[in-house]
Amino acid sequence: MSQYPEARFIKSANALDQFPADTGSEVAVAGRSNAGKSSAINVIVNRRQFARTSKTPGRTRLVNFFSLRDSRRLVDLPGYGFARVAESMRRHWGELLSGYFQSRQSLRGLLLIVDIRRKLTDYDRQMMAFAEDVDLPIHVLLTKADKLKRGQAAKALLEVKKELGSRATAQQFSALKREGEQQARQVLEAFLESRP
Ligand SMILES: Nc1nc2c(ncn2[C@@H]2O[C@H](COP(=O)(O)OP(=O)(O)OP(=O)(O)O)[C@@H](O)[C@H]2O)c(=O)[nH]1
Ligand SMILES: [Mg+2]
Repeated sequence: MSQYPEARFIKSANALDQFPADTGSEVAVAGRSNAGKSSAINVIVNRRQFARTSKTPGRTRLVNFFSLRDSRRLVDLPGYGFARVAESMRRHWGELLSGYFQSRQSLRGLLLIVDIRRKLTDYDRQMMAFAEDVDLPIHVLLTKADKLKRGQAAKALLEVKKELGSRATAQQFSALKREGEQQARQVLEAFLESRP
């Protein structure tokens, strides 16, 4: 059964003035294009095809708001590959995302979705900087762990943890094998119920 029986899509936004009311609390999910954000959200919410998954990299180009329950939200942020898009588009997204982090009073934490085979990229470092600027806690899901052998996955987690230091916590995750689901949900809930 879903832990979030009332979960529903609220809206997609392409500008700050399209965001839903800034009340209650929400957690942002960020990650490079194709990292596995939508798949991770589906597993955490325990609904197939809840946040759309695509095989086309970068299809999610809007800020997508989901309600988990009364005044508790998840926000799927656009995960562009920095190099791929036009400069004007990159600037638009950069301003939208930094504006989101700077202005959003209900934002309580960042779940950063990282492909365990790629480890941290400049996109991830940029997202962490946005979160740190406003003192938000960060948790990294090293996803697609099923793509690596156990030992390689453990090594990748250690390397990432070493780079992160005390800036963020991290865990292995697999949407395919539903690995790390409970831990991810616990962190999400802790963020959602934390005081501003
Ligand atoms: N093997 C494996 N594949 C995964 C996992 N998570 C996601 N994928 C695959 O990776 C691809 C991208 O997944 P999405 O969840 O759409 O990624 P996204 O970050 O939402 O992508 P965009 O919204 O397009 O930026 C899809 O083909 C997924 O099936 C995982 O844990 N294991
Ligand atoms: Mg997506």
